[in-house]
Amino acid sequence: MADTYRIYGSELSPYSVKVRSYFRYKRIPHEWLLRSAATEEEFQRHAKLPLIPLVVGPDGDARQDSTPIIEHFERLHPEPAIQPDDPTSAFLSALIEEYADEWGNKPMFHFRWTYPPDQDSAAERIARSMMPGVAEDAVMSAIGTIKTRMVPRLAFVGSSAATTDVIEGSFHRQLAILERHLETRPYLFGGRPALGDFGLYAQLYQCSTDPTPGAIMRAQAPRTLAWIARMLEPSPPTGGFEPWERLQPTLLPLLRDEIGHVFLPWSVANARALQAGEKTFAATLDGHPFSQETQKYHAKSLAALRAKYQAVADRGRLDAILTDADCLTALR
Ligand SMILES: N[C@@H](CCC(=O)N[C@@H](CS)C(=O)NCC(=O)O)C(=O)O
Repeated sequence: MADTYRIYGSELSPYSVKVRSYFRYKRIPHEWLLRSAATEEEFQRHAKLPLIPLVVGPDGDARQDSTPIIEHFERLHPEPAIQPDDPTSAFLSALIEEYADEWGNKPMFHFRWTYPPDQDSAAERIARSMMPGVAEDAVMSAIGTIKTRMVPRLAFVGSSAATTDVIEGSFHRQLAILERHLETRPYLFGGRPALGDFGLYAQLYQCSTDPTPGAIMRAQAPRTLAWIARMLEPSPPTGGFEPWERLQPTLLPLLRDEIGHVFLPWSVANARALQAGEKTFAATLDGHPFSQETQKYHAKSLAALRAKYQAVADRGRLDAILTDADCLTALR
């Protein structure tokens, strides 16, 4: 169809399902294409980086990186808005999206590639989706190849025996906070999904499909699972965004205990190490030691977040909230 976009992705890629949910919510005509042998030629022709999602427009323009993709389409398709009109809430939603993309990916990647049942499950699903209809021995061999490629990547996200408690503690804390917050509302900011929902649901959806974190979620996080089900294909909005004052009692803990005490100290330490030319960095996150290889991309996205903070014209109320959440120093 003349106005149809093509999204190259995978059901096992959080950033791909994040963009797909956005297109579904906005009712933007699109085709969902698994990156596979059958689509590789077209993918290679359009992709600047070997990353999914890749969105190709009817006129052949190609976009990568989920946050700029969503920002671009938000300008073209402003309704229903995924950002509250109130600039303070809109920034907090962008902050949650950044946390989800950069830190929420750690529990997801850690559980998936650390524990053998999770490794087996994910590698098999990836192999079967990329190679539909091939002989069983070729699938088995691909499963081995995928595990050999993905497991060493745990080091890039900072997952190791020494950091397991911090990463898994963060996952449990997120779930406990979301269970309380989603008790009285369908989405993070009230009656309709915001940018923060798209980012955070996408990582936790992946966790829900993996054996180890999925079992934890089924035992402890029914409301989070129901929210994930809503976010997979969000319905047209029936309610509005809630004012911060109503969200604050149960959303401030996410901003403070996860973003202020864990994510931002980690992101600031990474950016400092990059600037100093250090290959690894160490930080104290919520009182626990954490170290990993320095990453360029995270520093770039912290700079983009700080620019969003600077772009809020009247920051009086926002600064008071960010102070309560122990986030302000990291954003200035
Ligand atoms: N910041 C990017 C991250 C995209 C990304 O990391 N994609 C992963 C899959 S979730 C990927 O394509 N990895 C390449 C590979 O596994 O070969 C975004 O938001 O789109």
